Amino acid sequence: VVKPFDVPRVVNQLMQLVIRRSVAAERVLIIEDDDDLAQHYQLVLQAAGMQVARLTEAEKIVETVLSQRSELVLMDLYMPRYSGRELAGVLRQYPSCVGLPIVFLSGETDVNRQLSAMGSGADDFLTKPISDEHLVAAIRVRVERARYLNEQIMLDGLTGLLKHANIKEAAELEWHSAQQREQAVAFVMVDIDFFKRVNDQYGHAVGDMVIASAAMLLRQRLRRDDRIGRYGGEEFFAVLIDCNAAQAKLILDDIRERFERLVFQHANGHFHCSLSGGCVDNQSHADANAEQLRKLADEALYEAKHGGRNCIVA
Ligand code: GH3
Ligand code: MG
Ligand code: MG
Ligand code: MG
Ligand code: MG
Repeated sequence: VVKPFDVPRVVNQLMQLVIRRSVAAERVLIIEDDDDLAQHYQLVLQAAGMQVARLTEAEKIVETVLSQRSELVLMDLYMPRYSGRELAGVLRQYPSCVGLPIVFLSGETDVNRQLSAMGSGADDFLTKPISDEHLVAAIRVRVERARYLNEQIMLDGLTGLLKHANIKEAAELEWHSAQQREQAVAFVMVDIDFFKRVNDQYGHAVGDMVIASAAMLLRQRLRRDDRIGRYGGEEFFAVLIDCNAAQAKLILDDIRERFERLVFQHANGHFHCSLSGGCVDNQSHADANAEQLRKLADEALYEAKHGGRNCIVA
């Protein structure tokens, strides 16, 4: 016997996700041309429990921030090939990096030059030499605030998934990264079946609960590195890393079956819902770019709808 859908438990699970995320190690990206200094900062921050990466190729700054899921960039100002100002300017052009704290750490003590560097979009200017305690505290407080603000900016309030613009951008970047590594990436579109009826028969609030539960199943069943967004009202767009369309279909069929088994309560009883999905991958569509691949996934979704719904087409 399947128990009716339990809203307090769902809320509690979502809170647990939020709490777990807020105590996770801060992920810091160090950009510093002096190897000894970089290593010193790395050790100090690691000793404070942070997860530290170092940028090795300036040209790949955006990809590195994305793949490392950096939460703060600690950057030198004067470097031989690109200045810190230039790199900060590049990062600030990407919507998903708008809320990324950029902190300069430099020997520059001239206040006017410090302020001019801040004009490139940095959040703070620390000067070398700096005490370990000062460095750790400055980073920790900025990451904590950025986590909260980024959630408000990037995540949809009902589902906790990426908003439309953010999943599109994430898909674009993940697609580029997969192409470069010659790795498979699957694009998946999911839509709840006959959802208008749910709203019409049981009301908007119950409809919202159905959307939130589909989102939670996607979250629970997909992997941590996969990207999931609420593309539209009751429509989701997911990017499955290192996964082809056939593998994506297996996972989505499992999600589809779990969703079908959920029991939703309304004032006078209970009801069931179903969802449909379409999966494609970059390898069987070598000529398609990210947006074309998403459209192909949408076409597969419509095939699933016309094929009778409650199914996944790959
Ligand atoms: P199909 O199986 O073909 O997808 O049928 P459908 O009824 O699901 O069709 P459609 O996708 O056109 O309907 C989506 C409905 O979702 C229309 C809109 O009123 C409703 N909707 C959009 N956003 C929200 C929301 O945030 N909450 C609720 N409760 N309903 C929403
Ligand atoms: Mg330097
Ligand atoms: Mg529709
Ligand atoms: Mg629908
Ligand atoms: Mg729809």
